[in-house]
Amino acid sequence: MKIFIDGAYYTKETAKISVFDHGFLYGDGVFEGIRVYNGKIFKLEEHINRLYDSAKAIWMTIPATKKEMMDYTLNTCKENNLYDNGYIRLIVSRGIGDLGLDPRKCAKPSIVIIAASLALYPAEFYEKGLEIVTVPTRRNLPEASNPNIKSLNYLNNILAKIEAINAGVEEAVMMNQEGYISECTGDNLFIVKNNKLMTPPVYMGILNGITRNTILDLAKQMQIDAFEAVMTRYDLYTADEMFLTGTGAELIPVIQIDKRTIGDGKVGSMTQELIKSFRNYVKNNGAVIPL
Ligand code: PXG
Repeated sequence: MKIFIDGAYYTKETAKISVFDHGFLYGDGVFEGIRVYNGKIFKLEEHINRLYDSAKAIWMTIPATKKEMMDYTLNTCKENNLYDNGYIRLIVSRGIGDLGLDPRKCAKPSIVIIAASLALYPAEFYEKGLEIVTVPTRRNLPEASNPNIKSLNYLNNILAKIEAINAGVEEAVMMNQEGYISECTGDNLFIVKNNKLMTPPVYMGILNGITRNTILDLAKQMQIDAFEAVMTRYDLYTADEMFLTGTGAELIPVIQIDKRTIGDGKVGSMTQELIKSFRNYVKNNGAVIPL
């Protein structure tokens, strides 16, 4: 495995970051998770744009142009001979500073790119669907560390994930401060009710998910009535279908939430159709990795 750090490649054993890096000391930095399918990087430009927006929001200048960052990412795949079923982790940390918070003391942000073959979620998740729960931990306040910033500080989401694990399930739905549905710890959420496809609006305090937006686009092409909607737990409990979207998860059906069975407890028909068209779409779209 060849890991890119600031312009050079290292092995898994030698790829190291300083203990004085503020990414380590404070979670001060940003990241992206990106997929590789069929010789292409999926939605590379969208991920790079979101990375630069995250960096801008935390007052950090990435020491590379977007074009350079895309080339680094494509070349890291090439160096690793990664052309299918890949997962890329792109990280930009604040860099090496002193023990105080002041980001001005950090010399220069570090760019790390890890390109690995993916350990997919078990196939049964997709066939049978997940059981999930809602949890007490609220999604980050948009007025504090805004959920649109894909920052290295995921502790709030990890607290929610721990609540899910302790409830015996794999994923948690978080509410925002007002009690409206936001999203899961690493995935966005969709429901189907009366043949309408709905997902919470970005202003409910969620990450503007790239998989989420792909599904909204595909739904339009498939002439599905799809829109953003403010939801409460009632809407989840009474949904006909439910699924989660994310770079790692792709589309995962949900068949039970807080012990309420969704629909008839089987993966719904609209969910199945969307999974099919998503899998077809990812094979045929993306930035081509050089041979
Ligand atoms: N919400 C949150 C909070 C996320 O972290 C998504 C939604 C989905 O967004 P995209 O753009 O990927 O469709 C994410 C991103 C993991 C893992 O290991 C998942 C994410 C990030 C880091 C790790 O499952 N998901």
